[in-house]
Amino acid sequence: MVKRSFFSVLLTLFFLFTIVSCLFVFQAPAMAGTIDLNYANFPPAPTFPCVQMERWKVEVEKRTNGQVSIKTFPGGTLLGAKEMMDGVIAGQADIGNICMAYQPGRFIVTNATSLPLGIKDAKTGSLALLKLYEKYKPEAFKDVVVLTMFANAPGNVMSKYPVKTLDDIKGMDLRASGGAAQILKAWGANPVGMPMPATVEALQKGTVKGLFSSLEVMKDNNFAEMCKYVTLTETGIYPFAVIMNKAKYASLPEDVKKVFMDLKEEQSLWTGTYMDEQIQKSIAWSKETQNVEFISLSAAEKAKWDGKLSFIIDDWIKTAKEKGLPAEDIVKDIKAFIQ
Ligand code: 3IO
Repeated sequence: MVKRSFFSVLLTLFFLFTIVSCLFVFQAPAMAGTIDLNYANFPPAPTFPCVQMERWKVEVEKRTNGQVSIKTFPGGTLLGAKEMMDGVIAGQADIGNICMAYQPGRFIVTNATSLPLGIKDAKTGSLALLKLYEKYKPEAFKDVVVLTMFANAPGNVMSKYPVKTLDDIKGMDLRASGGAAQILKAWGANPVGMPMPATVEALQKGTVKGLFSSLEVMKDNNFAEMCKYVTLTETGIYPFAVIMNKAKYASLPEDVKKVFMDLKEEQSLWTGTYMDEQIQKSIAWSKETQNVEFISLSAAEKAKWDGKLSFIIDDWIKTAKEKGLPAEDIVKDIKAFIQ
């Protein structure tokens, strides 16, 4: 009797030891390696920059087996559109999404993609932008690590009043930033610069009569409620970058860095493809449920509109050259990348 209970105690201890060891073995990697990262974004959650952010978060958490955990902050809750770049450099957020058009003078090389060069969709624009960045590694990004880049689809005029001719657009207050604003100005409109999130209120108050951007915002931002007319111009993209604090990136284990870098081009392609699909859905929804009129310019009118834009590229080359940049090569490369 005494002997038997001695053995059962030993056996119990042995089992307990085994179970506890197992717990440690299985938990140790996760416990030792949990890396928490904050990711700031400026527009509201349903918009494409935030949808791509959530996709990236899911992929990173999956591919690092939960070693990395990403906390996302849409809607400017951590950093707003214009404080994003410096906020990430300063470490207020580990990761952030910037729209380069909001600081045109700061991102000269990558903003060349917003010139009217004939980019046909977001997928083409996104990959060309990333290739351009990889080739030139512009100074503007020396204090951050680029995790991906992407672009929206070519711009169209969304307005409260129909725009069918250059006379119609003359002097019209339309919201646009960076390269897109240059295009609007060349057509004779009055571009009003502001980040996308401010546009909702500007349209409601009537400060602007419309905007110039990609058409997914008709649905995602519900602009179709206020802008009942779309003029199909199909030119000018807005380039975006997802950037990470340099010191924070350097502190990551090599296998995590590899996951991030392996995702760079894939994420660009994913986002461009997603955007192009959203555009089609938004157009159908605007026509079918919102009674939006889509205006195509006649061939003769289109030639007039295009003719107004030719000087923009020459002007950009001249200015960029003065800043010591290989401007002609940059334009030539973009044209090659979008073929
Ligand atoms: C954009 C920015 C934030 C949310 C949705 C968006 N769709 C297109 C853009 C491009 C842009 O930044 C702009 O200002 O038109």
